[in-house]
Amino acid sequence: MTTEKHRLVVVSNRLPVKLQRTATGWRAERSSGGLATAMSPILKSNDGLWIGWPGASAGIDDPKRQEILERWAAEERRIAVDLPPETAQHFYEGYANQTLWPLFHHFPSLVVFDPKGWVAYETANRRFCEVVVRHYRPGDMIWVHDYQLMLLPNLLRQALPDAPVGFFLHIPFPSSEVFRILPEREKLLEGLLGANLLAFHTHSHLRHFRNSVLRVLGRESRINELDAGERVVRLEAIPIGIATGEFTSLLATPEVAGHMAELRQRYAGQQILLAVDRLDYTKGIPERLRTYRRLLERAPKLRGKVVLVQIAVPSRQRIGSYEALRRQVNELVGEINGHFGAADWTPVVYIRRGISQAHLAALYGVSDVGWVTPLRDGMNLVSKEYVACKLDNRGVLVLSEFAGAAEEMGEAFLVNPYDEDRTAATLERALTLDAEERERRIEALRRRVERNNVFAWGERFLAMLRDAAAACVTGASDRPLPLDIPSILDAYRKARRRLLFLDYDGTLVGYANQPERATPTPRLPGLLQRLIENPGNCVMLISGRKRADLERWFGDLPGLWLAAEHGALLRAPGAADWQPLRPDFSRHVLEQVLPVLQHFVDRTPGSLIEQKEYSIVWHYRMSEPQFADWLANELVAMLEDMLAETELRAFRGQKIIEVRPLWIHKGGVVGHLTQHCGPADFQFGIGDDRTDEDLFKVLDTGVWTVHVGEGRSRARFRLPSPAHVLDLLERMATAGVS
Ligand code: GDG
Repeated sequence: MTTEKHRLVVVSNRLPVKLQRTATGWRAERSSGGLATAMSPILKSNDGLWIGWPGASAGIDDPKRQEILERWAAEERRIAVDLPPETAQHFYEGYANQTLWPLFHHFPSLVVFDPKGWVAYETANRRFCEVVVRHYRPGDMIWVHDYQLMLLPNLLRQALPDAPVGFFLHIPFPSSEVFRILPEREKLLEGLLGANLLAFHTHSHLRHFRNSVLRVLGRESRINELDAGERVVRLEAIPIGIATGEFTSLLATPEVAGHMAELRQRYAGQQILLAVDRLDYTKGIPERLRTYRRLLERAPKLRGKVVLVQIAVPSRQRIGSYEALRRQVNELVGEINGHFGAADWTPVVYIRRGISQAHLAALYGVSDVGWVTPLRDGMNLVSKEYVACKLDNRGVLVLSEFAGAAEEMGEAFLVNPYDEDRTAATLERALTLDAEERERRIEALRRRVERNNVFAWGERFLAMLRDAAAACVTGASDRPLPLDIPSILDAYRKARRRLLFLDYDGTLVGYANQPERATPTPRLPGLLQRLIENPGNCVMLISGRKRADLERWFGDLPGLWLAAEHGALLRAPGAADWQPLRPDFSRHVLEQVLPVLQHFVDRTPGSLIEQKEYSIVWHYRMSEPQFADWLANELVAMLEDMLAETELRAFRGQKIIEVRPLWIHKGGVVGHLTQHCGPADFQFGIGDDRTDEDLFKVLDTGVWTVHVGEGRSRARFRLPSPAHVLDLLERMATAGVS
């Protein structure tokens, strides 16, 4: 029953086996690789299914092929998604590998924009969806992999509204500046947002994604979640690991020991630099070769004493840019070997084909330097495999700072692969590093790679998916319930001491186009006065407004606590002066943001700047909504970067962006009031916008927190409008005096 409940459905573009036509029939070829290794045990223990494309579509109607696929489904629980050859080509070679791949790796000049590619991408994603839906059983968890299937989460959400769907992106998510080049940018983001959990290798990929969602869709997110209508999408960075045992167990075999001995003999007297890549322009192979040339130029003593073994597995060979790369690499290898080589020394040993896992492990084992310098890479497993094979701690990892792996492999020598001079200098250092430092670095790396292995990664992802899906079901917690007026009045009456926190704009009065027009209705001051007169009540008006506004409107209600600028300034009942929360704050830092906001006012007719003591606000309620919303997204994204190192942050309100210090928030006043008024048996906080969420957060869960208006909030209850709020306060004022 439990396995039924948590059956796992893995969906990836490729199945872990490829079916190929041969002269005599069909051949199934297993793919090694981390994903297949990781998923197999996880699938077994979760009684799971793997859904994916079985590879080339030639001979798709051959009954023999169908027979094999049916057997896979029945015996191996592998379900093939067949794609017509033309769709497969435009989807896989086209949109996935010639549009998304180069763009996501920051190579916009290599991006091909072909409408046929997009149509095929949509068709293929729909086809995957149909197959998943056909095999889905309630209770299953669906785990979708990678950039080929970015529309699938939302397609699944439409077809299976309650299914837990997780998505993992194996390649980097690009900067929003690059992402927004894509004509289909909105559709791809909407596609992803169908998931309950979206995970990336690193925090910087996650940050780029959040930025893109903000800039392209105008949706804000928190550090690890994003509201998508009625659902919450959980966002995580979960770096993939490797199955270290796969390699270390090989190292112990006589076959690999034999290969290692042979390699040591062949390269006796030479230090081995090892590079292993798919032959892909993201992997920085020409840059590496040029760097190697520089190394031999600047350190002639190394000639004859080092060898670069470059394995380059052919990949995507029908795509022009890959063919161009192949030629470029051939030329460079020829040039270096021709220029520096000698009868008894070949500087570059270039192997342009895949080698067996046993040979690979042996090379990892014997090489002195692992040279892993992609120009951009989601993670890069080779760096981890190299480290895992260094059981004797004799090896140095030189790693590109543009690989996701760099974020967790601090003991490697991190280099910028475009900077060929400095990389060459680093290699020289790596080759002459003293044994103690070498061991210290590689051992720390190896232990981390062993610990954060691929199984830990899989478990983490699934635990988070379970969590995210459960939170979605119980997501009622962010949807306030309608306030039951008799119950709150009853609690109010019974209480002996009450604390009331009241927001102003949007709560006690509606919004006006210009902030100065949102003046209190004639009824309001009298109503507040009656609440204050009750000796059991402590009432605080807490607003984002300046102190002058509050003083003008409510200054002659002596029993009222006033908190201006979200609590940065407090005026106690009867006090003549306002107390600042932090007297040492200097506005100087705010002044620096002013020109940026002014620039936005220039670009946005109808918008204006309001300057307060502790903040600057850009108001755009009167501007053309679509344009102003778009610029507001731009502004927030820009300020996020600009202010990251300062105490200031940009906050969104109702048609405003406010820049103010991080430490000012409405929750800060709760302690103050409790201290002055003593413990209360009735606490009431009411407000309508994001700034009030800080108040709700600080108030205890058992108290009466009320959100005014529709939408999500952490308040427990809601009221529809300011008119309802005034009615409630009226009834409180007339409720029995305690
Ligand atoms: C994508 C992301 C992310 C290579 N040559 C041979 C061989 N390999 C194996 C390696 C390694 C794998 O291929 C390559 O993995 P990478 O991570 O380096 O790169 P991508 O293929 O681009 O993978 C990447 C990864 O997904 C996982 O999320 O890290 O950033 O681009 O396992 O060992 N294996 C054998 N012979 C070879 O000649 N047997």
